[in-house]
Amino acid sequence: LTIESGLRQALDHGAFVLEFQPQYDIATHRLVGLEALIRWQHPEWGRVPPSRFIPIAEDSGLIVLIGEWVIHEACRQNVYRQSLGFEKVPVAVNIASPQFIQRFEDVVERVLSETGMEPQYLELELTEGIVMQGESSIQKRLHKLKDMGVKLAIDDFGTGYSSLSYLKRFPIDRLKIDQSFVRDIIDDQDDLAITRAVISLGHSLRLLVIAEGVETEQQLAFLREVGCDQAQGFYFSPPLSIKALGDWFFQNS
Ligand code: G
Ligand code: G
Ligand code: MN
Ligand code: NA
Repeated sequence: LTIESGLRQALDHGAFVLEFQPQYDIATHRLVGLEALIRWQHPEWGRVPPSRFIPIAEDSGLIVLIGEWVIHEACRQNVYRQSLGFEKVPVAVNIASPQFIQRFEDVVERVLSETGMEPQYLELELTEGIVMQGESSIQKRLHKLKDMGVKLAIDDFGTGYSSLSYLKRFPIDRLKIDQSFVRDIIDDQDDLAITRAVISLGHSLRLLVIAEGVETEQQLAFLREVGCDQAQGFYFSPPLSIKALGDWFFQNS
């Protein structure tokens, strides 16, 4: 209950901020995207990690308002970056299952028009939990989002339900290989096998595949060897504040 009321106050008082983690093309080393990650700075508790408050936001329904703030802020910051002349890349936003309510498409449409963001620069990271529920209506709604021009990704791919048939019917652009498979890719034959299989499956379905949680040069070399398209992780950069992100690009270009 305390975290829940804290979340309400945080929404009212602007206590949330976003950080952005860069994503790279493995072959060309070009920036291909940014993942927006929410941060909460509480006046007394300090920094509260999303793993602590997102589940509570989901249970209380506050995730709908918080999620709306996240999409709006991510679009606003991306438009701002583009206006400063930084390369135009999509910003990816995490969408929790309870946030994917009936009027979600309207929220996305409204935010795009309010921020002036071109739809192809917004990507929605869906969980396998979202795509597995209520098959046909979800299919219709994902196609509606796709028709609006936004990109769709499956986050933490391989950790959720195992039916893969949705990949055929849903207009997905990108699979994100969960970091639990990437972590031991060097030593664990099973993790390497799963990673190879996801890449092969993704490519057969003409999807891009990105590996999450890449921390070392060696992991990156393995991923390059097995044909993974893109990577994200501490090896390249941790999630950065919008200011640090600007400084970082200034120093590395
Ligand atoms: O950035 P960090 O590793 O602390 O994030 C922890 C978890 O919180 C991740 O699973 C991430 O997907 C989730 N998370 C971060 N930001 C958001 C957000 O804006 N919305 C939702 N639904 N989840 C988020
Ligand atoms: O579930 P999701 O993929 O949205 O979560 C992303 C989370 O992973 C964020 O909390 C982010 O801080 C974290 N993260 C990003 N890069 C790395 C990494 O290289 N290693 C680890 N352990 N975590 C990472
Ligand atoms: Mn994510
Ligand atoms: Na993930």
